[in-house]
This record gives sequence, C-alpha cells and structure tokens, in this order.
Amino acid sequence: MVARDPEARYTGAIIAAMRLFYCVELPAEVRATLARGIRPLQIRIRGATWVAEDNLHLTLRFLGDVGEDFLPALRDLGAAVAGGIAPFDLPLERLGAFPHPGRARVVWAGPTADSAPFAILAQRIEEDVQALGFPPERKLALPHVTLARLRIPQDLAALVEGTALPALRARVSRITLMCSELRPHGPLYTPVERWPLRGRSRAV
Ligand code: 2AM
Repeated sequence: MVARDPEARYTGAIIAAMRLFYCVELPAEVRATLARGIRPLQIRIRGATWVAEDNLHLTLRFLGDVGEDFLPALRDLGAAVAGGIAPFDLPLERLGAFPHPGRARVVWAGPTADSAPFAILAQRIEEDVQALGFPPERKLALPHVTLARLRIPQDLAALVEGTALPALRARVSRITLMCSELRPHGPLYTPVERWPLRGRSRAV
C-alpha cells in the first residue's frame, strides 16, 4: 500500500519547461544569400547536417530548458537590454569552423573583425541572465551563424579558407527570445517575443 500524506493535494499545476535562447534573427534576403553561398560547400562536405535556411540565426545566449514561470523575468530582461542598445550592422563575410578549420565540428559564417556592439549586447544579456540565477556561460559569445554541424570532426581547412562567401551585411535592429522544439528532422523555432533595439547611439 502507498503511504498517503493527508495534507497532499493534487492541484493540476504543471510547470512546463521550454527550450529557450536569445538570438538575432536574420532578414529573409540575408538567409537566402547565405543559403545560396553555401551550396558549393554542401556538395563538397560529406556527413554534415545543414541548418535549414529558415533557421539561420545568430545566438546571443542559449538558456536550455527553462520553466514557464521564468518567462516574465526573461521578457523583462529582453526589453531592458534592447532598450539600451542602438541598431547596428554586422558583416557576415567570413567562413569559419569551430573548434578550428582543421578539426571542424561546426561550420559558420560571421564577421572578419570583432563586433563591439554584438559583444556588448551578448555581455548585457549574460550579466542579466546570471543575475536571474543562471550559471555563467563558459563559451564566449562569438558572433556566428551556424551553417552546418558535423558529428565526426573533419579537416576542412582548405575548403573553409578557400571559399569566399558573398559580401553580406545584416542589420541588427531587434533581438528575439526564441523557443526551440527538437524534432526528428531538425528544430522548430518559434519566437516568444521580439524587442526592437532602442538605444540612441552606438553601443560602444
Ligand atoms: P549556435 O548554433 O550558434 O552555436 C539554438 O539551439 C541555438 O542555441 C543553437 O543554434 C546553438 O547556437 C545554441 N545551443 C544549442 N545547444 C547549446 C548548448 N548546449 N550550449 C550552448 N549553446 C547551445
């Protein structure tokens, strides 16, 4: 027999978890140009999982599974951060690989030089997320659009260094709290909320 706590009551309340991350969504024309630009790579790289064109984005902070009761705080955080940063341009002209092109696990597109506004944006989110009790992110938020993931690392140095992407400039004018549902054929991303960047001057 199961011992029963006479005080216990079934309330029906279920705190559901959502897999969340803050990101910069890319305009459709930037995603389309990137998708066209990587076609030669798709032919030459075997065993990679390519990110669907609709899903191409720049991650600012991955949060993982978060209880829905956290959503109000995460919404406030997004609004507060976006309110203090001005829109900026991010060039996406460089092809790269993590951890490095000679042992590639992730192929990405990103800017050639550091982007101070992107770094500040990511840093403010990081600080505020930690203030909410999330553990610090160990990885530095380098601005990149993940194009492909490889389960088995490959030496792509020649390909990555020898392939030119079309010169692209993404206007970063808002940030998004995104929900990711993992599905067998790839993640389904649904925006939870978007905030326009409303700061007055450059974030530097
Ligand atoms: P990345 O592709 O830019 O590296 C949504 O899942 C996004 O969150 C992914 O595009 C990935 O960013 C990032 N992400 C997913 N799982 C993660 C993890 N365990 N740690 C850190 N970032 C992760």
